[in-house]
Amino acid sequence: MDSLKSKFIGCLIGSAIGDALGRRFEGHWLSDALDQEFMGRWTDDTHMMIGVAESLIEMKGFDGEHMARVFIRNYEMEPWRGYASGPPRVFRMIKSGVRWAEASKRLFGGAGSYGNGAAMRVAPVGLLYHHDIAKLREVAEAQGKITHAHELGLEGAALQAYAVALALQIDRSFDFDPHSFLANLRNFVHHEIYRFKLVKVEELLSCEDRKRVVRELGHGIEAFNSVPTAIYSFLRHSRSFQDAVLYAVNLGGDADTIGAMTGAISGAYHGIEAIPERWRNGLERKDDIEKLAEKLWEIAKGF
Ligand code: R7I
Ligand code: MG
Ligand code: MG
Repeated sequence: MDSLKSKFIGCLIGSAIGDALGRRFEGHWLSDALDQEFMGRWTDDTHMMIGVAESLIEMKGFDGEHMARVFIRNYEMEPWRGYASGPPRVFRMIKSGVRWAEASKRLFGGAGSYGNGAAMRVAPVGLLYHHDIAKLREVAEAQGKITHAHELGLEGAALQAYAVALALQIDRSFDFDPHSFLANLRNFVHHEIYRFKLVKVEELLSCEDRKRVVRELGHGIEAFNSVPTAIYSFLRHSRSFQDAVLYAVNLGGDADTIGAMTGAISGAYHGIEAIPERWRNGLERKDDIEKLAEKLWEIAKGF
């Protein structure tokens, strides 16, 4: 298979697998569970990632009104996927007539959400705009604004999208350099908290103490306490998709989401062939997710 196509598919399938694996560890502290009982059911993270991909494909790019409608349609079909409180509130506001870019500004006392919901679903943006950083940031933040108005929620989404794009573009036949990967990310971010966390990521690269990793990077539902942790999990185990994703979900906390984001980056780096078959075969709606990745690849080729 074409290597870029394999990486597109690896990214979206990898994200869904990370979500499905992490679902069972959500809210745990550190664990050591293995993957024997892989049950391929995923949560809101993948459900919304599918929505992002569906809308980008149908509109051949970003359309906020359309994407908001796709999110609402998907949510109403399967509201039991484990959505947090913010997105459903936004969906109700939009349905009652509030404009798609306005509703999210009303959450959390008018500050908007800094939850990781805008970042957990952003992988398709990283794929589609991997060749154009300015456009990648613009669309990563624009899709985030549907539900997340807080600038830290939006920067988390942009950072995750850029990590996917970088991983996608690395040629695996050369030695991988985590330091230059991190230097790119540090130059990309605007907010001090992300810059600080990315410095920590580098310091912790050879750290064996998972408690310290959780203490310093976080494993929470806030974007700044989970996106850097996912980047770290990928870098810590950059040679193996399986090791990276298992490491991520075993950190506990917001494990489905950190698993999903790690899986997206690692899958974009390694490609679909590197993802264990027993995980791929057990994944809910695997064929649909693969088709979305293929369509994104077709569109990206034409840009
Ligand atoms: O960000 P969001 O979609 O949640 C994603 C998470 C992932 O773990 C999924 O797997 C799923 O379980 O949910 O949803 P939001 O409701 O926007 O944000 C999530 C949570 O972050 C909120 O419920 C708050 O606890 C917290 N949060 C805030 N708390 C205080 N002040 C987000 N923004 C704020 C804030 O401004
Ligand atoms: Mg979830
Ligand atoms: Mg989660």
